[in-house]
Amino acid sequence: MFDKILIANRGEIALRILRAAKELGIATVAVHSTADADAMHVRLADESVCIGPPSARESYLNIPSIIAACEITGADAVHPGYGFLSENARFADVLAHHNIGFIGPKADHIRVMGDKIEAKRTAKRLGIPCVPGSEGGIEDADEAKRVAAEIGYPVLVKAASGGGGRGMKVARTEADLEQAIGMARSEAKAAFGDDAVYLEKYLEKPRHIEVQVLGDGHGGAVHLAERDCSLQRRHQKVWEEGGSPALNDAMRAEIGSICAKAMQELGYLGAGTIEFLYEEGRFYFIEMNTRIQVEHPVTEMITGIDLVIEQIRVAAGSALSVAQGDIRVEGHAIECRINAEHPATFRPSPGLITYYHPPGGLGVRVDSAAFQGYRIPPNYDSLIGKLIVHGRTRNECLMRLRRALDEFVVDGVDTTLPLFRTLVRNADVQNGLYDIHWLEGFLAQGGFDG
Ligand code: MV4
Repeated sequence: MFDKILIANRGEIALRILRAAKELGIATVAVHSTADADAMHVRLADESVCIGPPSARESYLNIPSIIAACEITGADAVHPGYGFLSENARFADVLAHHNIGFIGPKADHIRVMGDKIEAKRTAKRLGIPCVPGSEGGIEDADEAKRVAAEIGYPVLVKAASGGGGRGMKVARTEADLEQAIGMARSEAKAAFGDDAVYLEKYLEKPRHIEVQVLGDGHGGAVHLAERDCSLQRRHQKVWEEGGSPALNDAMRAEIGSICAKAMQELGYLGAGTIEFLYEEGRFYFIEMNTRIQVEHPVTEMITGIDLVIEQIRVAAGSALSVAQGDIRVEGHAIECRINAEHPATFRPSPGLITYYHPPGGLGVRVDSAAFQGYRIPPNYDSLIGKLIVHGRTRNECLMRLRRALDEFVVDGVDTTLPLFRTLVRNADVQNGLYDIHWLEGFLAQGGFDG
């Protein structure tokens, strides 16, 4: 097992990783930018190292500074959290070169899943159901027209390096296709420096359902059911829950076992998420994330398994502490992302938290690095914390969530709490009747006015 872990992240996920390390009796090193000198993750770690100025590029993304912090403190492994360097294959390679453990997947698997064309090719080979589309990338408009004629319109042009919805264009007829390809290519070139694109059948009203997996790197792998992340705005998830209101136990077991088998064959190491679009009873692979995700507590609450502890165990070469037969879904969990943003305009609202009172009680969990007197810096994402609520049934979970949201006080900055108080009382949300476009439609119709 590792003796000392360096946490190459900040905010609530840095605390989450600290807690796992402490439970395992592993010493911790925090790194921080000058903007985060007073942050909670710095206070709670055994040691801390300042790695640069506020800009993430010069601090949390600064590989030489992070390697230096490992050498200075004698850390023997790095946990990257989510975002920042978590899906940077070169970072994993550099750590290996310095004989420092990376608490994450094998570099080659990060690389494959970072290229959406390669990821889809791999998924297909492993027996994961995919969206009908081009075999690999498309070279020119003629090839695209042939593929589109085969799968039928509407089609979606996607960037191989895509992320956050960038480099994605719908073509509803053949007349739209050439322009859609041109726009997707130039957007992708500008954003990622790579203009490779591929083609898929466009699914009009899917849900976004993702399967959590864990692998030991030697062909042992399990799935931990799914999360439904359909409630999102501009590719930012807002509300995540598990299990999906759209699935029953048999469907869950079927897609889960397809994913676990695929990860066994791949020899996947660590935590991962296989993302699907789900429409009319069918799953379609879109991407795989090779990191711990923001919404991982949903899975922890319904399975009782500590995903970060499992990540650390397998990265150190230990076995997973659970077999598939030990994993059962108990009850239901919902996570709300509490952001320092205006609840109607979503404009970021950094600044001083003048009063902070998180909710408590049975089935209520708050993952946050905020406290009264904390000043949220303007340099990073606006996540203040996550409220995760568990209940024996979805209904019990909703009752508890309503109560916990009413108890939660954050003063001094705008937050998304008022939006959640509206959503938890909405009939469509209560009935689980939503797709990936529902929230944007609700907001456009003035469903929430702040
Ligand atoms: C799609 C799709 C419809 N059909 N693919 C958006 C970002 C990228 N991760 C995949 N995305 C989508 N791919 C096909 N073939 C619709 C989306 C999509 C979406 C997916 C998940 C969550 C939110 C979304 C919002 C808009 C579009």
